[in-house]
Amino acid sequence: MKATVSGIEAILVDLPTIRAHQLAMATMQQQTLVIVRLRCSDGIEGIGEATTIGGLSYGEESPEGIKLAIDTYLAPALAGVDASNVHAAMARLGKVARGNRFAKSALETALLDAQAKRLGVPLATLLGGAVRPTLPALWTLASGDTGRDIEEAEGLLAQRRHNTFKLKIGRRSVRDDVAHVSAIKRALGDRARVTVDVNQAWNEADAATGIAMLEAAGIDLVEQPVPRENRRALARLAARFVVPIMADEAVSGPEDAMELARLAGADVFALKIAKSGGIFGMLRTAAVGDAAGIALYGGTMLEGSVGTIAAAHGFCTLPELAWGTELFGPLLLKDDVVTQRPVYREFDLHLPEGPGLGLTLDEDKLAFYRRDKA
Ligand code: MUC
Ligand code: MG
Repeated sequence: MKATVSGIEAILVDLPTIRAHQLAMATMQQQTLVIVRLRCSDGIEGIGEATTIGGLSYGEESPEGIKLAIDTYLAPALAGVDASNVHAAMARLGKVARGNRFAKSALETALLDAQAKRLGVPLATLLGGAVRPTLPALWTLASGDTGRDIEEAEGLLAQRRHNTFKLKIGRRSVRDDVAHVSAIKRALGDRARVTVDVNQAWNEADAATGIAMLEAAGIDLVEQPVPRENRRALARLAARFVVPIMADEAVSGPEDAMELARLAGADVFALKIAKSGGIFGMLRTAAVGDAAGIALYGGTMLEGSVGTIAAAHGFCTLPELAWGTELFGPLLLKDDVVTQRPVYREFDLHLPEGPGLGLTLDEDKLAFYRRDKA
C-alpha cells in the first residue's frame, strides 16, 4: 500500500532558556521552535523542527514566517504526495518555493523520520549508516559576564559534559571582547579548547586587530568574523592568520561552499541542516568542503531535541568531522516537547535508539508550551 502525506501541522512552541544567551545581534531570554507534524495515510507520523535565533535578527526566516510558509504554500504542495519518496517530495517544494530553507529542512526531517519509522530503522541508517556512534558537543558561554562564564565552564569540565567552549563576541569593543576571551582562556588553560563566534560583527580592520590578539591568547578557532557577503575579506583573514577561520553565515549550501572553496575563503565550514534546507543539502555542502580540503564542523541554530537529533543523524554519517559539533541546543532549554531528552555524557552527544529520529513528542508538554494553546 502506498503511503501518502495526509496532513501537516506547524506549531510555534515557546520554551524558557536556563539563562539569558547573549549574541552579537540579540539576547535570547527564551527560544521559539517550529515543530512540524507530518501525518501519512498509513498512520505513521514524522516530526521535524525549524528553529532560528532572535526572531529575524540572525537570519532571513522568523518562526512566524516559517509557520506561514508551511501552512500557506509548502503543506498544500505536499498533500497527497508519495510519503516514501523524500527526494521527489522535496523537489516539489523546490518548485513551489524559492529559499525558505529552514521551513524546507523541517519538512524534510519529518518526511525522513516517517520513512525511517516505516522501514523500522534509525534515520542515520536510512542515510547510509553512521560512521561514529556519538558526537563531540561543545558548550557556548554567553551569559555576558566573564566570571559567570568561567564558573559555568569549570562546572561543565568537572561533570565531563564539555571540554570545548565557544564564546559569543562582537557586542562590545574589540578590546573588551579580547579581554573577556583571554581571561576565560587563562582560567581554563590547556584543560579546554576555546573558540569564538563573532557572528559577522567586525569589519575587516577590526577583525585583523582582534584575530591577532585572539591568536596570541591561544584561541583555537575564529568563526565568521566579518559579514557573510564579504567572502574576500574572509579569504584574506584565512590567508593571514594561523588560527583557523570558520565560515558559518557565509556558507548556507553547496553553491556558497563552492565559491568559498574557489577563493580559499575559509579553513573550516560550519554545517547546519536548517541553513542548507535539510540534511541532504547539508551533506552536499559537506561534500564540497571535503573535496576542497576544508575541515567540517557540525553547527546548530539552538534547536530543541527534534532539530538537534535530526542534525546529529546527519552529522554522524559524515566521513570527516574534524571540529566536532555544537549540538548543545536542548541543554540551553529548561524544558522540551519530547518524552526523552538527548543524553550528553563524556563530552559527547549520544544518539537515541529506535526507528526514525528515535524521539516521541510529549503531548502534554506540547499542549502546554504551544503558543496557540487555548
Ligand atoms: C551560530 O552562529 O553559530 C550557535 C551557538 C550559539 O550560541 O549560537 C549559535 C549560532
Ligand atoms: Mg556561528
